[in-house]
Amino acid sequence: MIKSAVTISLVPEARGGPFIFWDDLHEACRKASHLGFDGIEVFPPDASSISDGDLPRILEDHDLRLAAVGTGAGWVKHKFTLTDQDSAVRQKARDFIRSIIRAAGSLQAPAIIGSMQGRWGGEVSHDLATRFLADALNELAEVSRAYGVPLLFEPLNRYETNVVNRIDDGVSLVRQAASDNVKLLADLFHMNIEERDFRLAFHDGTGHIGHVHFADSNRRAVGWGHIDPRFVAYWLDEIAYEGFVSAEALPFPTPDEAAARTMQSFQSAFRSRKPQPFEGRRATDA
Ligand SMILES: [Mn+2]
Repeated sequence: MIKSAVTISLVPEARGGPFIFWDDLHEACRKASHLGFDGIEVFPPDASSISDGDLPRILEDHDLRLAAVGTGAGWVKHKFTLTDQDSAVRQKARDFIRSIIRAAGSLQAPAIIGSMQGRWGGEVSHDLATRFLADALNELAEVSRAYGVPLLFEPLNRYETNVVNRIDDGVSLVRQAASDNVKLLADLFHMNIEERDFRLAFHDGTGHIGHVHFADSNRRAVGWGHIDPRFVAYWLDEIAYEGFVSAEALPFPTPDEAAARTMQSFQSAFRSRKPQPFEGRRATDA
């Protein structure tokens, strides 16, 4: 069964970013649990804020799972990426991600590579950037495997990267990486910008999608843009997706209201009888 999660950022430099809860892990977990979320997704400044703190106890106290952990602080705080033209920077990016994989893996959660994919340009061609990425994914996915979790890779929209923008590009990258332990993260906000058709994109990702970012067309909580979550539930059901849908949305107008709206949308789409919006319509009709 598809599970719900909500994001918590612990990175002050990410202020203004699409995270529902901020700063206080304990208070965020209390609220997430109260609203009925199954898990949380954490955006930490470093691995030690996952591994050294009270997180395991807080999760247990509130009966929450750790859905995933972001690695984007490596970019936001240190400007590391896996496609930098400087091999020393690429190595630091791998080291940063590896440390998060280990901390998250100890709590049975996968790590996410999103903004750490960087951008190609200058001395680095698109092909070379893709090779850098595939090579890094291949190595890091094996670190993840030791914890029994996949490594999650997220296509981003064109304003955030020029390397992997769409689900089908992501599938190609996963194939190039040759590890069977890399899964894709399908983010509805990015997909709304880049994909020709949601349903076709999900079909392209069949068997490869390991996590979903649940946000509306304008990056607000689902229900406050023009994506209909009942369709999303239907499409994910079609490809037998069974992971988390995790609210990576702006804390607008307030974190509490964004969290509550997300849960209301999740319940109506994923916990009610499913509509049949495309009865008789084939994916190829789009
Ligand atoms: Mn995302």
